[in-house]
Amino acid sequence: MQQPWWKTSVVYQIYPRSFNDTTGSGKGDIQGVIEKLDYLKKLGVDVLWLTPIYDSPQNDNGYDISDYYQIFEEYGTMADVDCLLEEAHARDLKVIFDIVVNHTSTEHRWFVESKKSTDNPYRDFYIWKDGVNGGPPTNWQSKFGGSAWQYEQTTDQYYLHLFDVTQADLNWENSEVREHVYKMMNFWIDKGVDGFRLDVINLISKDQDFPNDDGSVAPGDGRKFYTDGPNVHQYMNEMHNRVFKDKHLMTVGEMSSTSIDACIKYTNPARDELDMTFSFHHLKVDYPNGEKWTRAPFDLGALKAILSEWQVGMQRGGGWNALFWCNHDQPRVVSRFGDDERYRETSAKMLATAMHMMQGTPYIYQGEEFGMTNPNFHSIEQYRDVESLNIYQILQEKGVAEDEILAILQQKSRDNSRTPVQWNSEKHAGFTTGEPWIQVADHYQTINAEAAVNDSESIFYYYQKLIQLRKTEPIITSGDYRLILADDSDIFAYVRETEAEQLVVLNNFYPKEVSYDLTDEKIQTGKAVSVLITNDAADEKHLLQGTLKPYQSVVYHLK
Ligand code: TEU
Repeated sequence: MQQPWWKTSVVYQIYPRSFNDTTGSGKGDIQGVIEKLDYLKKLGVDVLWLTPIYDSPQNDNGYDISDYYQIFEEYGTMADVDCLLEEAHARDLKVIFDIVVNHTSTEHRWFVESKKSTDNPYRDFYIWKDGVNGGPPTNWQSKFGGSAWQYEQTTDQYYLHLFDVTQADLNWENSEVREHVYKMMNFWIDKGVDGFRLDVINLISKDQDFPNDDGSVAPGDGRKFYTDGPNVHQYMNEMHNRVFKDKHLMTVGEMSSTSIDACIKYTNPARDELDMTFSFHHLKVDYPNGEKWTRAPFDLGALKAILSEWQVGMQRGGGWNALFWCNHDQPRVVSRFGDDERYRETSAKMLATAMHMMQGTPYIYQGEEFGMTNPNFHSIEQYRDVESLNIYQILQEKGVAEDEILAILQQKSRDNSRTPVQWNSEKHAGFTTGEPWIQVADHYQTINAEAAVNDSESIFYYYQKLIQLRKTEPIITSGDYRLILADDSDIFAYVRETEAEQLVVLNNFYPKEVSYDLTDEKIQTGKAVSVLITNDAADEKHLLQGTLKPYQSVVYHLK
C-alpha cells in the first residue's frame, strides 16, 4: 500500500542559533544551514525542521515571535530563505518550518496595540482578565515558573502567558486571530515550505470560564484547563481545511501533557487535522512525581511501558507518532539514557536502534547523529535559557544549595542540547569565527562531525544505516508492535510483525552483560533468520537464548 511520504521519512531538527555561523556573529544562520546540506544529504535524512527564524527579541530564542513575515536579521534575509528552499529541494530535501501561534512576543504589533486600551481593535487578540481580590485572575502557573498572568497598569487588567512573561497567549476564540494565522501559514507554503511543526498547538483552546485550579491534576498549575481544550480539534480541522488540504505537506503537532486518545484524534487521517504528534510522557521518566527540577535516574520500566502504550494505542487508533529522544528542550540523549563516557558510541547506537525500529516518523536532533553530549556547565554564567535562569532564581528563593541547583541544571537544563554543533576540532568546534552565543561543550576535539564522517564505524554511519533500512524494509513502517521481556529490568525488547515476517529488537540499556530467553515470546521460529543491524557482533543462532554485551542492540529479521 502506498504510504504518505512522511511515513517513510526521517526528519533532522535544526536549531539555527547553534547550527553553523557563517558571519562571525557567534549565532548560527541560514547560510550556515545551506553550507551543511550535502552533509545532511550524506546522512540520508529526508526532511529538515528549522526551529523559528522569524523576527523576535529572542527572549526565548525565537519562540517569541514579533513578526511572522520577517526573518530575524542575525539569521539572514528572505533571500537566504529562498536560497535555502531552492538548494534543499535541489537535493530532494524537504523543509518544514516551526510555527508558534499559541502566543506571540509582547513586542508583536498586535500586542503593542492590544495593551493600549480596552477598546483597541486588537484587544481581543489576546486574553485579558480583571484581577481577583487584588491578585491574578486564576492560580495558573507559567511553564517557566511563577504566575501565568501579568498585570498591566495602563488598563488595570492581567494578560495570560503560559510561558515567559514576554510571550502573550493569543485568543483563538477570536476568528480574526485564526484568519491572520491561516493567512500567514499560506504565505510560507506559497514560498515553498513543505510543512510545519506546530509549537504547543494543543494549548490554544482555553476553558472560557478560566477557573482556578484545585490542584487535583499535576501540581495544580492549571494545565487541565488549557491542554487539549474544548475547541482544539475544531481549530485543527479548520486549519487543515484552510491551510494543509491537498498540498501534500507534512504537519506535526507538539502536544504538551497530552493523551493517547487526544493524539489519535489529532492524527487519525479520517479527521483531517494533523499528520503526527510529539508527546513527552517518555521523557518524564526521570521526573520523580512529575517534578522536572530534581535529580533522579531514569526508570527503564516506566520508559518501556510508556513507549509501548503509545505504540499500541496509536496503532489501534489509526494515529501516527513522531519518534524522538531529544530536541532543543531536552538534554542530550546519550548523557540522559546512555553512557556519555565509557560507552558513548555503543550506547548512542543502542538508543538510536531502540527508537528507529519503532512505528512512526523518527526525528534526529542536530549532533545526535555523532553522539554530542551534555556540556556539564559548572556555573550559572554559562546558561542562556530563560527557563533555566528562571528556575535558578526560583530554587534559590526556595533555599536550595547552589551546588545542588547547578547539579540539577547540569542534568535537566534545555541548554544541554543548545550548545553549538561540533563540526571539527578547530576553535569553537568550527561553529563560528566569532564568540559563540553559548559556550561550546568540552571534548569537541574528539566528538565532532568531521571525525565521525571519517570513521566508518562511527555513530554517523550507524544512523545512516538505520535511515536506509526504513526505506528498504516496509515492516519498520507497517509491522505491528508488541513488547516482549516486559518484566526484564535491563532489556527493552519488542517485536514488529506481519504475517510474513518479524523483527526482534533487543536493547540492553545498561553497562553490564545480560542474558535473555525468548522461548515464551511467540517468536516466528522456522523462518530464515538474519541480523538486520547490531552495534556489536551478533549471531543468528542466539535468536531465542543469548546474552547482550553492555549497551548492545541486536535486531533479528525473520522472513
Ligand atoms: O516547548 C513547549 C514546552 O512546554 C517546553 O518548553 C518543555 O515542555 C518545557 O521546557 C519543559 O520544562 C515549546 C518549544 O519547544 C520551547 O522551546 C518553547 O520555549 C515553548 O514551546 C514556548 O514557545
